Formats: sequence, C-alpha cells, structure tokens
Amino acid sequence: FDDGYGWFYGGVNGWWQYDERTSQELETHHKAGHASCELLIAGYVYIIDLTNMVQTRRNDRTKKRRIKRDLVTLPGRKGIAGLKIN
Ligand code: V3L
Repeated sequence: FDDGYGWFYGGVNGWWQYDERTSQELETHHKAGHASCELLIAGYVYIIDLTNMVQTRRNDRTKKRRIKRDLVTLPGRKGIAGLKIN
C-alpha cells in the first residue's frame, strides 16, 4: 500500500507476502475493524483471525500460520504467495 506496508503469512524461516487481491481484501477488513474474515485463497477458504493474527484453512484447522501487517521492505521476505524472490 502507499504507506509502505503489506500483508504477510508465515513460512519456513521467513514471511510470504499475500497476493495482491488478498492483500487488498485484508486491508479492507483491517481498516473496517473486523475481528476476522473468510477469504478464498488459491482455491481454499481460509479463516483469517485479525485479532490473534493467524490464518487457518477452514476445512483443515490443524495448520495455523502467523500473519502480520508489516513494511514490505522487511528482511526475511521470501516472496509473494509462494513465488520466490532472490
Ligand atoms: N497464500 C498462498 N498460498 C498459501 C497461503 C496464502 N495465504 N496460505 C497457505 N498457502 P496450509 P515454505 C506456502 C499454501 O497452511 O518453504 C507458501 O506460499 C501453502 O504455501 O496448510 O514452507 C509456499 O508456496 C501450502 O503450500 O493451508 O516457507 C509453501 O507454503 C499450502 O497452501 C512453502 O513455503 C498449505 O498450507
């Protein structure tokens, strides 16, 4: 976003940035003060808990990932939605 911040989910040893569309949706829910939202990401519905800042696949709650809103310049950024950057 134009404030230099973006949305990230946790991976191994770093953070992946959410894809552009999902990032926009997260920003909208965040700005509206919503506690959580459900978003379709890569064919699966995820519950995004904006209070505890975790995401979980709705039909498989076993794997939780931490999420954060942080500067897009942060060190440890792995890429965007699974696409690696060097
Ligand atoms: N956006 C895109 N893909 C996602 C997302 C998301 N928000 N959440 C999960 N997946 P789970 P390393 C990730 C993918 O949590 O090496 C990365 O994008 C997730 O992809 O059980 O571990 C990488 O592509 C995983 O493939 O729902 O850091 C990949 O992991 C799958 O959904 C490896 O990253 C199941 O995750």
